[in-house]
Amino acid sequence: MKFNGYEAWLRYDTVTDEQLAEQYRNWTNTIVVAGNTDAGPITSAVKELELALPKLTGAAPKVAKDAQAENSFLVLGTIGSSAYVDDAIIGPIAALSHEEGYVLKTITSEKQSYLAIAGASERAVLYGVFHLLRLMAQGESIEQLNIAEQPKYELRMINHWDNMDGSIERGYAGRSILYKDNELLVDSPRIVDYARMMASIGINGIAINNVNVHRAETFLITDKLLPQVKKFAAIFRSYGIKLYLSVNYAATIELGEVDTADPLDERVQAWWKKKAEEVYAAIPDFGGFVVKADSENRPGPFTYGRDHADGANMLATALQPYGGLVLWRCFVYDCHQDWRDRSTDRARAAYDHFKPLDGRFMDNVILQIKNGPMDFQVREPVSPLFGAMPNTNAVMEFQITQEYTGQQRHVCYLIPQWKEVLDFDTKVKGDGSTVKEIAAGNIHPYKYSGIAAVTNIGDDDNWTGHHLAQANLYGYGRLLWNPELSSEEIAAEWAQLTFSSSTDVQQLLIDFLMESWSIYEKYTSPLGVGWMVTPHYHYGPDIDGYEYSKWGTYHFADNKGIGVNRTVASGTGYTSQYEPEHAARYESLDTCPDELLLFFHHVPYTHVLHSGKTVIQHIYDTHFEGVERVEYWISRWEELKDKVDADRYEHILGRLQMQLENSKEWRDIVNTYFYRKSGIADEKGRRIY
Ligand code: GCV
Repeated sequence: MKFNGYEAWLRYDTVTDEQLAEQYRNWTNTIVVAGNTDAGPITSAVKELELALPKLTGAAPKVAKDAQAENSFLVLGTIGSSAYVDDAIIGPIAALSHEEGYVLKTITSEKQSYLAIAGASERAVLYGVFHLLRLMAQGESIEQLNIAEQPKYELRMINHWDNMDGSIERGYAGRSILYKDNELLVDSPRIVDYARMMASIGINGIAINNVNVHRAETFLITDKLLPQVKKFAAIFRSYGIKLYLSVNYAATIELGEVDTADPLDERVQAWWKKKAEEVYAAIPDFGGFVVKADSENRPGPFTYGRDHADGANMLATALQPYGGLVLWRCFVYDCHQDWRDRSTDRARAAYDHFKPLDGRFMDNVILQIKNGPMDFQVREPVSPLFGAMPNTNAVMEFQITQEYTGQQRHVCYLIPQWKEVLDFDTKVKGDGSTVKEIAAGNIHPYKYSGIAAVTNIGDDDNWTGHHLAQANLYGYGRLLWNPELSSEEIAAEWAQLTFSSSTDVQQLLIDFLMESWSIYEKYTSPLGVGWMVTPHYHYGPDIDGYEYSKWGTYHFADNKGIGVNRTVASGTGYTSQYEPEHAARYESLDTCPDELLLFFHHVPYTHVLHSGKTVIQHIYDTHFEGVERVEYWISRWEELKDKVDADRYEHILGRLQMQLENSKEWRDIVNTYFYRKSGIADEKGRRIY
């Protein structure tokens, strides 16, 4: 058997405990499907059971319309589809008031016993089936189930940065699974497997193309390509997923149909209305448009002296009759900055541009805000824009693809980072105004809310390049379903589903994943200052790579100190974008957290951190430690040689060795740079060049 990682967490290894296997067979030998389903998600749910159960239990299930002759069986259905289903939801009805809520319940009577998977919608039933299969793959008893679940977030979105030529912007796992040579790969069996994977973790929206929409992708909304897009939409629909497209703000011009993209020009408005009509004629449940405008040289309303509300509302007006959404990205900043100008601060840009527009956006516009004010660095404060616009729908944007966090060559489990963001209490409406609750629409009266993220998959056999990077994709979906799950619980689930053979292997993976973000942070850029990466590629170290550039990404290191002064007192004033309690905490050197010190302050190398170390000694220590920890985990992994299949063992070992080599580069270049700048020796006398 080949363990190439293709099946990811949907491997469904044989249950070796015969008693448990018998129990599973008992409840699942007959599947009763209540109501009509055609090609909807319940049909996919049945297929999933037919695929998984023989692997888990050795027995193929029988699918029936009725269960009169059976003693025990599994029933799937939506509310009202059968008495079995309705009886099962009598107690936990609350979960089913949510469109995606489901109940798993075993009902035992003298006459007949059954396990019901009851959902408020077909999609919910599919989620319930994946839940049941997860329990079985984890070896849990299903004898007395009484589970009611519903997702925390309404929009649980994946963004692809795939281009039609097959390349992927910031992709580290091969080429696109969606496109090749400017064609859509609609017949690729991989698309169905991808939809299965995404549905299994509760994803309900996928934007299939890069937010940088180039010429070829501009045609996705035209007759030329819509019939193909429609085929993708049909596959996704059968797994409960809506399809979204990124659009070129200046499509009118790019397609040569109107000579302007001015949002207030009636010809532009009419063009987009017609476009929306065509898109919805092809795909009636089309999700909407994702838009990157006036950002990194992409066109936008600024060209016409209009603002982002004008631009977004023009598109929203076109989509509104069909219930379509506009996900308008807030990653708007000056990417032609003069590095000599210390007063312009990229971190301020999103808030400065968007906050004054609160209340002007239509209610089918959702602002999509990156988790930090810069760009998915290993450490950033939470974006102050999130929650600052009570009258404008918002979703948080995370990055699963590891652009700045090791590019899937280094292990960096990002769930702890995202949890820190979600748990951040913005204070926008007093205590308890956490990002977690804002994104759930519980703090401001949002009509739409949720979370989006840039995916990390490609056409590598194992989808994510590094086997362990699958944990980020899996964890992203699980976290969006239930942000109360701990990072460790998510890692444990993933490890068990993906490496079911040995508990030693699972425990090591959990421990390693849990430490990996901190290890990566240790040997890369220190104390929240960010960047220091090779320009454009964003992989290995280049301390001054972005220092004299136009991108607004500086560390300002000289012979005395380092860091960006973002205080109100003497810097860019960025701290004032936070609620007073945070603004004060970040403003003062006494209270600014160590891990963000250089994000907010320029300090001498001899500045003493709360940890008791000087900044320079912290830099040296963490960089040595980071590499040592990689060495440690390699030696631990080597202990597992006989416990992991050879395919994955070797593959992971190879990546770890690459990580080690690269972490040494980081260590030596960073340490040497700061030793040469500061002239201060390492207290421990270690080798610095
Ligand atoms: C899709 C960063 C990345 C770009 C990306 C951009 C964005 O700048 O490096 O590749 O473009 O973010 O989020 O739009």
